[in-house]
Amino acid sequence: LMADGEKPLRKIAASFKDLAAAVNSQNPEVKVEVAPFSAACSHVSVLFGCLGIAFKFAEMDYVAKVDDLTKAANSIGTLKSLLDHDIEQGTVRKAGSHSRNLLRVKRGLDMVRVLFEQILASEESSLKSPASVAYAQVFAPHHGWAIRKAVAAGMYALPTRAQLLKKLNEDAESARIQMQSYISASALVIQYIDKLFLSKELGIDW
Ligand code: 1PW
Repeated sequence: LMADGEKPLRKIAASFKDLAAAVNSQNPEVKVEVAPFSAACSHVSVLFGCLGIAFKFAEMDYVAKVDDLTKAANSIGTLKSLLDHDIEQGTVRKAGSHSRNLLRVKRGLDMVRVLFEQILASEESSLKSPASVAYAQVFAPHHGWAIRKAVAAGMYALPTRAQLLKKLNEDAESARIQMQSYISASALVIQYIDKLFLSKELGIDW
């Protein structure tokens, strides 16, 4: 449970609104810097932590990759130069590379985006269907049988919609506003990252 008065959804929505503004900024060289990006992504970790024990591994994997990007920010300015570093060293697809971690973290952001869309589109008290749709759309094509089975099992241990809202310190109406804000802002950021990979012919389906 959050500390009294903490509103993680607001932090998530506000930090992605700032990133979306950076994406829309005029100077393409400044665009998205690694430090605010990883800080925004770390707010999203809180949400993974609310999804129950079954998603502990997903949370740990996501947090480790965000931590790697946070460390990268000490020496690398922008997401664009982060890719350039790995391209120069031939390490783009290497396990644990910043570029590879960025692609995985981007999928985490995308899954949360689809999850919020699904939650807003349904009235069901269970999160099983929204979470299953989000996972199937974003991660499942990239996961082997064992991980897909483990995630499917985890879907039965998700909190209910009401339990999630309580953990996030929101009511239905305030949560809707923050989720909608994240959906719009994150879509721009995700699209920017996809375009960044594709413009350098790195692919995004690995
Ligand atoms: C919101 C509803 C809940 C759905 C949770 C979906 C969780 C999806 C992530 C599960 C990943 C846990 C196991 C780790 C898998 C890694 O092999 C894989 N990481 C990801 C994020 O796909 C690849 O990481 P790698 O090889 O680049 O270190």
